[in-house]
Amino acid sequence: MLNSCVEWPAEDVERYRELGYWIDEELCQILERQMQSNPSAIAVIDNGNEKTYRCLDKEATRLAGYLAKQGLSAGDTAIVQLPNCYEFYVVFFALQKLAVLPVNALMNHNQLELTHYAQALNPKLIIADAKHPLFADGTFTEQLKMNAPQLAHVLLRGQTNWTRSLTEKLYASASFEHFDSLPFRKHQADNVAFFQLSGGSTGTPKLIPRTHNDYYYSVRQSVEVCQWDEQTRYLCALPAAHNFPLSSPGALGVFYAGGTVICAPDPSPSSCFALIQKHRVNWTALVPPAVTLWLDSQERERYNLSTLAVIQVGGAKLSATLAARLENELQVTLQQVFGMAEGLVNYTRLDDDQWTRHNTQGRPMSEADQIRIVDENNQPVPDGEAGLLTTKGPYTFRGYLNAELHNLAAFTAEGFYCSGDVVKLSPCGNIIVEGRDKDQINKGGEKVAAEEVENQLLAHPSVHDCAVVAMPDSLLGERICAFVVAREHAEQPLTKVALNRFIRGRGLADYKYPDRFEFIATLPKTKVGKVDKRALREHIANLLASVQNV
Ligand code: OOB
Repeated sequence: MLNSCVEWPAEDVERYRELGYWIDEELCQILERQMQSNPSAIAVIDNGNEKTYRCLDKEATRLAGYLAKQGLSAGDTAIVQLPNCYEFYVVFFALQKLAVLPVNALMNHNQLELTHYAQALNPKLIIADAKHPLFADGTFTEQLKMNAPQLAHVLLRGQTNWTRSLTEKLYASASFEHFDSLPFRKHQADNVAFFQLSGGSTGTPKLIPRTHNDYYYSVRQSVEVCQWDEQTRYLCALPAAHNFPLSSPGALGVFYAGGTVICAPDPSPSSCFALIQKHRVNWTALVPPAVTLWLDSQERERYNLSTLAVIQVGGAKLSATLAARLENELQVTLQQVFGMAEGLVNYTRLDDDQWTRHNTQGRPMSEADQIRIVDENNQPVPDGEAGLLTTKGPYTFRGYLNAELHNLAAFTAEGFYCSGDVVKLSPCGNIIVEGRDKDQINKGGEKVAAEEVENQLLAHPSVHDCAVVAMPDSLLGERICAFVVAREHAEQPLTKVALNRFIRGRGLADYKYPDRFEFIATLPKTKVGKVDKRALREHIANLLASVQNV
């Protein structure tokens, strides 16, 4: 498993250590620091319950002890699928203490995604939520064992009558007291700590190995840029597992700085406003559609949101208009965050001028980030012109897990990661995201690989061919449009209802379903015989515009 992760070249490793980017500490030391300095500060508030750093550390240790007793040890892997809650962080640190490597799936990931992670990792452990339909009984985990023969332990958060309850492991103090003092060994900090999920542009989602050294640096540097300290009260409203609310600076940044994470179930105004008022939240992170919902919400008047000092926005492009509205109407400072689970994170700085805050997506957080904006032949484009963003640095990964062929295309010969983003630099050197050159739809921050959806549609017996593209949407920025060519002499005529039902039955995450189907006779092709997706995008955009203009 670990052998198949691409390592950093030795000369880079040496330099990153020398320059203090890599400090050879593990992620669980983030928690240990606070245990030394301020253990009774509140680390997490979830559903009104305040949990101190001492409590978080104790319960993580206890769970790690329990798992060790079950036979889990360093280098084993796990799938974790939890909502935004205190237990997410307990599990995160428990696994870090044991050096068990999790992939943190999103709550809206379904059968196909989890099966794929099981195939990729052969995990020994699953920790999930009893409320998720896949875990209502043991059927799905039995199925998973076919892909993950090592899978032996399932822990569920919440009421469950078919398997062990995670909560029991955390709170049944009498029987687990003796684990509290279990000594955990130190592990190598240049080992993989966990796997991040790639937004993807291929048929199957790719896993991104993140090491202790690289991820810890990205957290520390993010905290530095954002100037967080123990006064930081951060509302975690985006999915906790996502790189943005986990490490940019996110919850790990809060723990590093000694502040407090307040868990929100989702970014809707009805979930967030009351929490902001009650817990005097001063920072949060949103995706652009949530900004629109916040600004247009009638509920704004009912709550005192005046403690909010900074709202970070990222995951998808924020329009300058929305940026200005956000600062004016909510009386906050906007920080744009342009990041990727693969590594590189760009921030506008808190003291940037207004134009920069509203019109750019920031600049790399580290002086060690290397950026090259190139054309399709990997040649630098002239200053100020748009090109493909490639990058390399102390916290940008060097290869997807088990994806040798794909990695050849995802990196330049010099080891720069090709992000697939089309960007240009502003005169003062900030990045402006202009578009994308990857086969992906960005649905308000949720990334969907076109090929993954196409593969599902092609499995339908009456589908001859298909192409999935982005179509414009006023709230989400983009939605998914599937162009479908029906098979001649198909037994039944293809309908949207039939395709929707079919794709639902396949176990793909809901947010990846096409929002619209267009039936056509043939797919347009480019000169070299590829499907002309640009033509399809233009076609659907024009169609939508003409309907709007009627
Ligand atoms: C974040 O990470 P991912 O891995 O879900 O998605 C990365 C991709 C980028 O390559 C870019 O295409 C897009 O999402 N993106 C943005 C953006 N932030 C991300 N496009 C335009 N403007 C932005 N501000 O989305 C992510 C990870 C860490 C921090 C923030 C976002």
